Amino acid sequence: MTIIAPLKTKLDKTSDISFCLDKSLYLLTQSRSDRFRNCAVPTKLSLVIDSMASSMLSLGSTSLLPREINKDKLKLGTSGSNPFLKAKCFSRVTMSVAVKPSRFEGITMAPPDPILGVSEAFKADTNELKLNLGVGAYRTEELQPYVLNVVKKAENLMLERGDNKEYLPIEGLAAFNKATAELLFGAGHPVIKEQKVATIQGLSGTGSLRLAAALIERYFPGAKVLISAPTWGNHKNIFNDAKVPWSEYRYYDPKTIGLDFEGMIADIKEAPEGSFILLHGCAHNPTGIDPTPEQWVKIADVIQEKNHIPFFDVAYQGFASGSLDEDAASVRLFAERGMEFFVAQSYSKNLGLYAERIGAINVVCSSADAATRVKSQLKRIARPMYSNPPVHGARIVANVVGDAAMFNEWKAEMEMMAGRIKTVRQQLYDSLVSKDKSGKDWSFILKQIGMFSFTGLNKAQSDNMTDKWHVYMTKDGRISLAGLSMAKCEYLADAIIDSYHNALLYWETPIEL
Ligand code: PLA
Repeated sequence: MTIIAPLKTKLDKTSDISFCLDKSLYLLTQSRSDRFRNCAVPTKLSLVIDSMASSMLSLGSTSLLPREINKDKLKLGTSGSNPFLKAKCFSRVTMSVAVKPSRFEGITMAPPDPILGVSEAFKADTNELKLNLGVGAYRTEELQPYVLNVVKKAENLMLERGDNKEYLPIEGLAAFNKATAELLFGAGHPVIKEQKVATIQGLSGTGSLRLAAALIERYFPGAKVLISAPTWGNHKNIFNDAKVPWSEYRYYDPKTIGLDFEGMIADIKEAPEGSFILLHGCAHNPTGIDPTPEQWVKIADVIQEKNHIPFFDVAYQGFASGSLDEDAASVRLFAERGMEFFVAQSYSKNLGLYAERIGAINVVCSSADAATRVKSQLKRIARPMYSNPPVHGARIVANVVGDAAMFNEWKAEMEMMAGRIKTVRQQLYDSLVSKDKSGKDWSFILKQIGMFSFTGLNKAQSDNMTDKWHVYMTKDGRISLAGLSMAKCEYLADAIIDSYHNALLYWETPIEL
């Protein structure tokens, strides 16, 4: 008789069987926990026993005794012929359990994400001193997530209006696309008036970058993207997945904990003509080091000279300086020069819409006609990927930006958030200076801007921060100051000083994610 049944059913049946065949088959009831630990996921159990056993089974759980079983008659296959067949002999009964191999056998375990995985590890830590400085997400002084008041207002308005849930067009909400381009270039900017910008709503910054990467792969075959060393770790994943080749330009100088401007310029100059140059519009992640306005001019010069195509990632507009306009200065400089370029935008941080996945990709073209064609192709890429974007976050942004009172309220809240980060930055610096008697210069912390501080701690030191002090951070030495409170600055300073001076130094430069 052959019994092939889903695991659960089988186990129910075998409970009876095991009773009547004594301990020998009882094993089956334990199979899930003990005996299949190293097997593929056991979706099915196959128990093969001969006709005699079959008749025994039919007797139910009443009369069968172990001694009545002829073990030679229970032929259950050989483990040699089937790698998934487990055979075991228990005094009187030979039994086998065949586990169907999984089709996913070749799929190995992926490593945790170097940034989002930190939050998972943080959650699992039960120590009450723990501090999550991994992901760049704004927290209040009480270290709680923050929903902006202006967002709540816009949402109430949307509810009152009874906005529907119809599909958006592929390119997203028209009012959002208008608002987002205006926020970036400034309302009334010639590139907008002359309809030279192809804007489509994306799945926040990441999704928008991914759309642009797909466009590059399709229409600029073989073109290389140059990314800063280091950069936000996901940039590499995005271009890898889109099959766009990339290489790095020098950016961070570990000796000065500042910008390697000469190296950056030299590497951009050296790149093959027509390369894409990925630039962080403001608040460079992870270093928190931005070029000065004068340096931006030089960067634009060399990009123009080499006929490269700039590609801005603007994930922190308003979060670096507290001013939306100031943080868009780099992008506007390139627009004023009449260059063609990409800009990916995100509202995760500046409007706190992390989970709404709202952002946009803008392609500035030299003519309205080119912009129309580019937009049509971006839509063509988006349609089979996700069809059309979500509406909720787009409506929030459109409502906030489109209403003067709410817009001002947003700016005030953004200043408050950026201000709080600046205050803890200063407090952390003060605590480090007062506690560390080694004479180390911690002033780089004050020179960095935005949500993050790139501490210069290497992997061993970062591990010490987490293992000993329960401070969760990325292994490249980045800490998110947006997740720090004034009350925790002293504790963090103790952790940094201990890790800096006492953790094993491997003489390694900070690792990249
Ligand atoms: N670009 C940069 C430079 C970023 O730092 C981030 C987010 C994004 C784009 C994308 O964000 P979005 O898709 O939510 O719009 N970086 C975070 C989160 C804040 C993350 O890794 O996803 C970070 O901790 O680095």
